[in-house]
Amino acid sequence: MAMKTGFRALVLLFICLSALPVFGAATKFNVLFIAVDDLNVSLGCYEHPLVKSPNIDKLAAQGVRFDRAYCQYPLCNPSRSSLLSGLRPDTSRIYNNETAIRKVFPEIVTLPQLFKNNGYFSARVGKIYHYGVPDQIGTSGLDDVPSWNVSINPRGRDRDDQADVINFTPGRQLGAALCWMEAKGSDEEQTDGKVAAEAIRLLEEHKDGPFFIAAGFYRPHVPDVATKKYFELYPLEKVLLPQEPPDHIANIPPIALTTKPLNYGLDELKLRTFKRAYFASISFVDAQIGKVLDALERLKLADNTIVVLFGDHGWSLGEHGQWQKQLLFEEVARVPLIIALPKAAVTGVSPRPVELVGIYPTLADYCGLKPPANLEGRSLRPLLENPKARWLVPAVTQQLRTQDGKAIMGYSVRTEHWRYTEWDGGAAGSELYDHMNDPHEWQNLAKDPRYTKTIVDMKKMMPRTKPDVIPLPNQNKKNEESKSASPSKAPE
Ligand SMILES: [Ca+2]
Repeated sequence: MAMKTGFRALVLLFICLSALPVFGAATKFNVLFIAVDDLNVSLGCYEHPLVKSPNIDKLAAQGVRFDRAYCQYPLCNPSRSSLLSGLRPDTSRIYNNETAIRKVFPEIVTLPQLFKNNGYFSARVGKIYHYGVPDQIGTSGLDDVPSWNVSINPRGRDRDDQADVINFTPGRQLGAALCWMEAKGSDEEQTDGKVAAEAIRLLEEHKDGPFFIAAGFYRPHVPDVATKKYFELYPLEKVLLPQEPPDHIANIPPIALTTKPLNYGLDELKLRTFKRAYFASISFVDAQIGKVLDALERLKLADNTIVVLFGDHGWSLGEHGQWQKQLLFEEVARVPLIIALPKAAVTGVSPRPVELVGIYPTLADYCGLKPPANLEGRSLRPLLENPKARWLVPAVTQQLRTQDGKAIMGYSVRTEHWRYTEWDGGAAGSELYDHMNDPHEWQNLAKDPRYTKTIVDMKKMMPRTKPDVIPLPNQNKKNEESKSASPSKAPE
């Protein structure tokens, strides 16, 4: 009898074991990973009063929208290298657009590679790792080959018609200029139209999964390009510049600012015309993203696919007279981040400060994959289950500057209430902003004795381990800068 029971148990065990991979495969979530280059929170779902982004808004309603999400470094390659490796910029020491993460860590297992190593079909369309935009559109850029089974580099008409781009800052190269173009041809002919089409084709081909399909959209990175109908959404008279107290800039440490002279010295009409193009470009990319999200539903994949959408860093549109990125103000450190779980039981808005470096552990967690032990971000799972769950960790963003030939790092710590920024440990300046009372960061309270205790508390949240030696920007960048006509040229 005992032997019979033992045999039955063995058979049962065998059945269970043989069923496991099938069961496992059937319940593996797919991932649709949507990166949008240089997208700040000028979106309907982030309560922007003007910008039309119905498709991203719809996704936000289906998942959790992180209202206080921050990049780790407000520049393409450092930000993307961080979130795709799960490591902070100070660990990889990637602070520029020239160094590939695998050059620093040859044995690294990146986020898409983890999926690939676990039997997923892993594919990239467009800009996921760094690409120089617009010149490297259509190339592999700074891609990481081991991350993917398939990589696709669309090139659209916007790239071919580049000579028609209007540059309001002619001393600056197109990737770092206030420049724009009303595109000729259809949406489908533009690079992002092709990104959408290729992503949809991959979804159709691999709908049986499991897949990790990454769609990297190029807009609203400059040049801001969109077809006519998206410009028509924004009558110029409605696109205004920030109305700020005139003297507030005097209280900002000069090292915090990069746009010099303020607003590049451009007249208001040009600035508003450019800003309109940035908005048009957002609505254009939103429409392309919508096609991919519609395909996900049409192919009945929405019920077993996690959708992540993020901007790699924010973008300043005239706040403090500043434009572009590489700044530690709220508009640039803050990014849109939406995660929609399949059949999400919980939807809503999370007010907690979170970091893009948390995407890697979150996706590994939900897909049951064991990530490398050294990931530095925190899984967002508690907030996807309860967007208002207790969450005491702040978000940290950093930015390297050079001043008088010396490398200076700025670190900015964001809690729900405060932003505290130190340049060179405070020696080159510090900033404290009270976001409950000053959401535009107009009053730097760092020197106000009433906030001494707040600063002591914020200092405790600064990164504990920092590199002993911070490298100066590398030789490549120096060479590029020496070619530039503008002393204030920033890398794209
Ligand atoms: Ca970017």
